[in-house]
Amino acid sequence: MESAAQEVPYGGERIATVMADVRAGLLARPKRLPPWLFYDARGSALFEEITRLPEYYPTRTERAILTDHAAEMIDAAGSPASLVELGAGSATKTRVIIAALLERRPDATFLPVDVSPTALAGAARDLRVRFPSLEVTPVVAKYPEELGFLRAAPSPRLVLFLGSNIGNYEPSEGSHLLGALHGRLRAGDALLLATDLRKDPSVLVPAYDDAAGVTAAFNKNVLTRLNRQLGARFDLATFKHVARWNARRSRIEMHLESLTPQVVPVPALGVTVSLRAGERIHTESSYKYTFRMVKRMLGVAGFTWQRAWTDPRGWFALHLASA
Ligand code: AVI
Repeated sequence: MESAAQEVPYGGERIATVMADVRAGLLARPKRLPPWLFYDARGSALFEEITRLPEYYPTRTERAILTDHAAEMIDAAGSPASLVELGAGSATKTRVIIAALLERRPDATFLPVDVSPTALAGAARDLRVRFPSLEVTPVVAKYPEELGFLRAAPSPRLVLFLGSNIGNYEPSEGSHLLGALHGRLRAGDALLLATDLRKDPSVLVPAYDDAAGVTAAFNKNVLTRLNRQLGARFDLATFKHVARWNARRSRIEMHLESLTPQVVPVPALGVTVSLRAGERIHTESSYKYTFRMVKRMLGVAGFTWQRAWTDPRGWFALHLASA
């Protein structure tokens, strides 16, 4: 089973960061909260539950593509000397790629990168037992700010950015991240980027608004976090989970909609937040890409799209791009 830590794009934040981002978001028009706030302990457990929901296809689809094509991916990437995984967490889904690489390069190095030292320590322990010949070098770092460690990764390198985590970045932030990454790579290096693909809203919306209400609990949990960390007094019963497809921006949006006019104190910030009935707080965007969008995004960052692997329904893709 995959851990939530492997899936999430953010984490390891300090209270000052929480306060600054919540203040900016709740005072903005329209109101918003950054998606990294979802991933406290309960939010991470709820996300793990989401990945097993019948409606939430991305995780199991990605896993199937990796299982079916890992060897081809490694060959197409030129059997790299090192594998770098951004947001590796427990690196569970990476095992299949590591196994394929070791068949070709028994001396390969794996650098799992994450903001969580605990998740990395667990991943390193597990991988050293499973793959005794693998050199594992865990890296605690934030990206794009702290990519300097790449200098020490043996070339050629293959960087993995899995889980369709890129989809939770605004396009400008995503381009910035990929551009910063490209700036640290050399000719011969490559990137394997996972993206969820644009599809019918009848598939997309239930994936973010499941019948069992797990995604609704995941979304509302952000208010529980603000109550706990900032002494806020959000009453969860007065908010509704909303998942909507924004076709113009090619993204699923999650919002929390106030069911009533209300004023919510947030003592740690010294503010009260007023909400009208029907007013929404935008908590997450999950971009759904066409191949054209992916090629453009990679091209702007300096990468050259090489090829992609997808599932039979064409719902999810892993793209290989050269640096
Ligand atoms: C982590 N990320 C890729 C998930 C997604 O699908 O955008 C987060 C998520 N939000 C609601 N369900 C899953």
